[in-house]
Amino acid sequence: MSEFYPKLGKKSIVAGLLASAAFLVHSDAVLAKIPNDPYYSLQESFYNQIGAPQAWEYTTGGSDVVVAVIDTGVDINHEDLKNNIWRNPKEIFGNAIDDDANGFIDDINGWNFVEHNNDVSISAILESNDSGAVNHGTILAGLIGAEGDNSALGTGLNWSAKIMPLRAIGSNGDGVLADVARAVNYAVDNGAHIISISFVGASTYPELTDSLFRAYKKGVLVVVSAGNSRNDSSGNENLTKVKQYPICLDSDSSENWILGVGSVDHKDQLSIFGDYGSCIDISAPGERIFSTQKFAPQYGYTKNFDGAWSGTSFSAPLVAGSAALIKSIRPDWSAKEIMANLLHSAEDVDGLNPGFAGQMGYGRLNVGKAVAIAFTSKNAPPPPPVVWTSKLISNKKTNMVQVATDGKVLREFPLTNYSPKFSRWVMKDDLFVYARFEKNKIIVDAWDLVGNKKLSNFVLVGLSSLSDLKIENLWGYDPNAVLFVKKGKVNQKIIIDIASKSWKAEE
Ligand SMILES: [Ca+2]
Ligand SMILES: [Ca+2]
Ligand SMILES: [Ca+2]
Ligand SMILES: [Ca+2]
Repeated sequence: MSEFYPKLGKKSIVAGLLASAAFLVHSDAVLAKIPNDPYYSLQESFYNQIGAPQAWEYTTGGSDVVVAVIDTGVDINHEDLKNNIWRNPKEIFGNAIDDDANGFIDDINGWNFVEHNNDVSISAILESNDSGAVNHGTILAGLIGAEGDNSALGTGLNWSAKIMPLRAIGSNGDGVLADVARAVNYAVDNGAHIISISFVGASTYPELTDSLFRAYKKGVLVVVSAGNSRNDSSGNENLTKVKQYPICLDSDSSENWILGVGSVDHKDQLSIFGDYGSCIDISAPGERIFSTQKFAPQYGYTKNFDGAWSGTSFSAPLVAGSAALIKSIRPDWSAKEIMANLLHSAEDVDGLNPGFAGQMGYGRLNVGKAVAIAFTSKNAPPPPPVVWTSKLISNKKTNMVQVATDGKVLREFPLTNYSPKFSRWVMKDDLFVYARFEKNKIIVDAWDLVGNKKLSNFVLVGLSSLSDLKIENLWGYDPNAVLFVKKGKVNQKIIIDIASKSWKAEE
């Protein structure tokens, strides 16, 4: 290793990463046949909850999809993982030469950024190590891509994915953000399609922000877990109020470029330990999780498959593994499309979570639906171009916009308190948005083109005039209304996220 790794100050230490390790509970095994892996029955409950068997009807994945697991390392010799570990095709093992000139010598399966070597498997286990941390990366890897239907142990979501283990967290559960940033860059530069990250910390680090945003820009989906602070005294559980990283790195961005994952129980209710708030994009099961574990009997690690594990740590790989199934159907989809697919197919669980409506992202992961949509979209002919026309219809009492296609009137949208000077409307894709300036406030209504009301008298207070209105895909992936308004003398761009009924100002 010729690269220099700076020692960073305490500020950049990711503290308390693996809170999940504290929740280990044991459960009795029950045998099952579908898929034929003997311990699938222990996983059936959470896989059923997210519709995995329905997804597997379409695809059980493929080895073209590479998922980087940035964590404590992965047991690459594990019975149920060894066939699904990424292999650097251009690197020759053991010749002490960096054959592919990627800056890493003999990196045949990934890299260990903690000890600066090519051992991604945690070969040296000390007595002082945290057993939860030692197991952690192997558990995550197993949920993403343990070999399925091989009559051994359990299965991952993508039965034949390629796992790229990158060790950036030490065996005590702490890591240095600079190492994480380097691991992200390694993943992107060496062909990963998806990156799974299951840790949080209070501080951020510019290098990490840059590396993660670069991943997204290159089409690599970054899946990140929320923390487990709801049942502790840290006060960190509401991510809208207390930002945690890296999950909240995109919270001030106009683009949603990190897929933030929270945890639900088997009833789709927010886990008692699960963080919530605006940084969560989607929720996935994070309780009673069974998966592959580090197998090293000489060090006392005698169970190569076990549980039940709980923690948001395990919700994120279920989303990353789902993304790996989607990617195998739609290799042409980049991070943005995969994310949109996962979010749009999520099950709304607001009704089951009084007090947390809108705080758990778009809802609970439904990979069955996501994969069905990805599959259908691939085989469907491109939709014919639709030309919409809109016309203002006014009489003394009412104003409305009539929407037509091919001369056929489809729908009429009422324009409450319309005034030519202070009202604007716009239509795009499947959305009609109407905004008006009235009594010192701007009021917005929105409908989909079927006529369902998406926003009703949504008020943007304190904005002095309305200058323009557009719909753009800017924030999140549902159509967003973009209003150009004046606050005092300053022009502002207001982005309304229709799905979450929230808004924010830009410039
Ligand atoms: Ca190399
Ligand atoms: Ca070599
Ligand atoms: Ca298996
Ligand atoms: Ca996000």
